Amino acid sequence: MDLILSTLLFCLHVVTVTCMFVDVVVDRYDIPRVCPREVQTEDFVRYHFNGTFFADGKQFDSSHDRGKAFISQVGLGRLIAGMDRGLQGMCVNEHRKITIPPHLAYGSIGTGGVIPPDAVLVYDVLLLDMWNTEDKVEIRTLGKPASCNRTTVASDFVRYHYNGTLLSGAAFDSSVSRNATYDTYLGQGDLIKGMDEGLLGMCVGERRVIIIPPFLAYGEIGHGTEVPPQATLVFEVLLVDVFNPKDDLIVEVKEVPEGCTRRTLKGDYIRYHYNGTFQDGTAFDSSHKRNNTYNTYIGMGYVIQGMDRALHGLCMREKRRITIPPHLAYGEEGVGDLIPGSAVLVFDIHVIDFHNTEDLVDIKVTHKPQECKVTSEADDLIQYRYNCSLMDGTLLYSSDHYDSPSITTLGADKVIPGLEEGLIGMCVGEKREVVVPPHWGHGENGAGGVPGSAVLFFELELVKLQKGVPEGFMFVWLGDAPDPLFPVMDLNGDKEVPLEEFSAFIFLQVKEGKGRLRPGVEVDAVIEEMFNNQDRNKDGKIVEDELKLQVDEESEQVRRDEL
Ligand SMILES: [Ca+2]
Ligand SMILES: [Ca+2]
Repeated sequence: MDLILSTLLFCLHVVTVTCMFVDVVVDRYDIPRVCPREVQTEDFVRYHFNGTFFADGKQFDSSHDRGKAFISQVGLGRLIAGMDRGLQGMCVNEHRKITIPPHLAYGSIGTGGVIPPDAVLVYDVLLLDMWNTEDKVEIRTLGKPASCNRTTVASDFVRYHYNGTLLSGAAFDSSVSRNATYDTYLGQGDLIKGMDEGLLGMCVGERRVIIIPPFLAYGEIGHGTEVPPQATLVFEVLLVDVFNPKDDLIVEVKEVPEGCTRRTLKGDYIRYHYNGTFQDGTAFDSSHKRNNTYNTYIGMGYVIQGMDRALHGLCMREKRRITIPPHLAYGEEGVGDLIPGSAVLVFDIHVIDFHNTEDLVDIKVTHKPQECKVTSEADDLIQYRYNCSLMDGTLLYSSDHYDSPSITTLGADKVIPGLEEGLIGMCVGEKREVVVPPHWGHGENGAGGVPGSAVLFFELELVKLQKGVPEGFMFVWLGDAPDPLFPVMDLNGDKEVPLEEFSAFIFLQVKEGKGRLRPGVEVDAVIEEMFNNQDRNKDGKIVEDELKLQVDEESEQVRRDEL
């Protein structure tokens, strides 16, 4: 080129205006660093130019002045021969100076009074766009998520972000700057053809550059003030969301605990944790963050339709991923700033527990001693070991946290009814696992560390069992009481029974298995109180008449109402 240029200058120096040049002279004085494509014959081009005469530098034409880039096709004689040649190999955004001798321009005749005969023309050209009728939509994938369950197909509804630029890099539109995705159906002609095509086969989270030739974009008309006629469009696209109106729920079971015997049914009350995200992974809500389970009835329309269905057939502690299309979630409206319209929601749920108000206490015997004749019942004083957990395994309480196992009297309303139920009918050494629904436990409000409506899981072991006496009694006969009682009680037959004799009598009954004292109490004090009760006149001894009075009043059992 340098050689040609010096030839030209030399020639000019010698002959000035009428010198005949051999060829077009091209000065590529500004070439962009990246040039993916160069102009070839048959390419269409859109460019700006200033045309000046070489001789005096005067301007004869300018696309800038017209306010409109020039559009033509290269190499087919639609341009003056010098331009057909001079534009070859040009890059978009390149500036060139193309100097054209008259025999490759308007020759010795010139044109229309604008170009005089034998004029050497200088075109300063900035190439804005190029395309070819053979061009197709070009897709360059910039990034793809590792996992991709589905890719877009025609009739899908997609939500995506885009930055739209012309081939020159000039931005014409951006969803990002509007801070709202572009939402549309694919393959229904709602989009320009090239976009309808370029968005196919895409994963959520995938980023693409889609380059669309003008005839698959806005063509000869252009679009608004931003997209000129015959503009190639470059979209950088990020797919945010996709679903199809025909989509149903997708339920993926991630984890099912072993030994799941009961699964959720309509009408159950369920407590679960969830993380809610959009398909691109953006979180929108989480029960974990609130540190509270989400609680609801199943199948009663209290939650979005998709979730209501997805909550059926779950086990406690099960983990599922549930993907809900918008028509089964918040629809085209969305929810305020939280959920955009037409959003697909992905919930990772972890079931903590569920119950039905008809549920009973579920008792599973995990160990039964071979010798098991005596079992626990109401009024018995028992010692037991326990662990109390939530159904997800969170340990709430344990007797191991204390020095000795727990002690309670069954039937005395000392523990929650479900635990009471679980402790009945056990023999010493027996172990059980007991599931207690909330209406047998701490109810809707919970208590202490127990959340409201929580199902509780107990591991129980009966350590010690002392048969009891009914509520309100300190001593009971195990068979028929002696009748008459007084002669039997008066061990030495002197017609009166002092405390020592009374005490000896009671102990004798217990020893011989004829009677039972209330377990877990201070025996001597109890006997003394029993004695005082019988000793009506408080003279330190019971006589036959005093006892008769008592027997008439209270049947054969010795009653201690105040205890
Ligand atoms: Ca006596
Ligand atoms: Ca007396």
